[in-house]
Amino acid sequence: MAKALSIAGSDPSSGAGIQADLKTFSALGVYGTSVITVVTAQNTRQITKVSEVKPDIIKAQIKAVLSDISVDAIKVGMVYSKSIVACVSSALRNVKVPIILDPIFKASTGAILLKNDAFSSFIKRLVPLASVITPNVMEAERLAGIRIKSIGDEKLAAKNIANLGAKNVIIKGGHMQGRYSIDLLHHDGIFREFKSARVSALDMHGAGCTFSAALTAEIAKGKNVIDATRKANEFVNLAIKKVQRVGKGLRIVNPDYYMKNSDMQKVINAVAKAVTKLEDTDGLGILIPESQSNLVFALPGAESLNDVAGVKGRIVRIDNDVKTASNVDFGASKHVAPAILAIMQNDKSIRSAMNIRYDEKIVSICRDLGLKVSSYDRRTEPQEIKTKDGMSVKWGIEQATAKINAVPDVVYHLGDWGKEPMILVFGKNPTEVLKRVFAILGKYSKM
Ligand code: PXL
Repeated sequence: MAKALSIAGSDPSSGAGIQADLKTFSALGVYGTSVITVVTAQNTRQITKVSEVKPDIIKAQIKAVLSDISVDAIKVGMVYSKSIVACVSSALRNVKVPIILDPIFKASTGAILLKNDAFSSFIKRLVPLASVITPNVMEAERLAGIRIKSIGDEKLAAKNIANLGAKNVIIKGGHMQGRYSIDLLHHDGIFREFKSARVSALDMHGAGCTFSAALTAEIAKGKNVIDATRKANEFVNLAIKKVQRVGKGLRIVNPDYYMKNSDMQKVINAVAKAVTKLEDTDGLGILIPESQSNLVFALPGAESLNDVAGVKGRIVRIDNDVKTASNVDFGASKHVAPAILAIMQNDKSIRSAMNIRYDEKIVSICRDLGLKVSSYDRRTEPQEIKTKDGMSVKWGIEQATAKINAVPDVVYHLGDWGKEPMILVFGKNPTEVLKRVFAILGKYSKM
């Protein structure tokens, strides 16, 4: 699991700050750690007090996390004072992990969140450490020292901010006018715009923190800054649309909504449900090969093994039944996942697969059931493919598809030295794959 650290202030109403960051990390499937820099007393109406955590305690918190947990990305939020800026900067100076810096100067309610006398050290000591800095328009104006009225001004401001030493700059468009909200990314001297229909977020709290936390989560997972920005933009839009009223003041953006409704969660749930059904099926053990089974389901448009969910530790035969050794996760299958990715190159709607034991009787059952069956011969596999990890299955599926000039429902191979023969059953989703597997089991168990 990817891991991230947020170094930020506490908001007891959980709209912004550390609390928003942790909710967002969690909604995106990233393990979140947190270091508190300031404790604010606030609710959805106002901030009443701010108390700084002592620098040596901030330093000790950062050390405690980083000396034990290898985080994949770090977000820095509210830093408030000169001494906190200095302490966070010196703690992160030699850390080789992408740092996402969210400049936080003023609350929507007007309260000061970075003291005026801390501004120049913020620029000198924190901005140069940033892989990405994520100002809104007002923050960008202050950092760049210019007024922003147009996208042209934004581009100039982004360049100015890049000149302060931040590698990538994202100016968030939420506070501009117009039908679309445009997040502007300045990356390697090139601009990219991420457009979304404008939704008024004026009476909301937490959108900024949620955006930079989502960006941090996606970078922690290994996405590049362009893909991570796209995802963070999409994530915060949904969190804004699902805004909730929890108090009497500003409404709170809702990152929790995302996980329940995201494609990722739907895919995980579908595999988990199917696996429970497999475990509940008496006699399924006779379909499980020596090297065990897996059931996978790919995200729409999946491109890599990390976009395919499967069972960690596989589906294991125990006597005549099956058990799963561990839970469902993305990237958990190394053998069945490449097969579904290969099938998806020809038909994006076929996203699920399960491998079962080879028996020529099972192949005839598949044909009797009216399934499109094809095969490939591992013994004819070119040497350069054999030696490349994960390429064999892809090659095999391509062979099997070409052989019948159609996308197959079932593909088998007879094995090779040290390779067990195998049957793969495909379908649009785990429900369809299970329907096929159960139909096979029904006939095979009577033989
Ligand atoms: O939304 C900016 C922000 C960040 N962090 C903390 C905050 C606020 C705004 O109120 O209180 C702790």
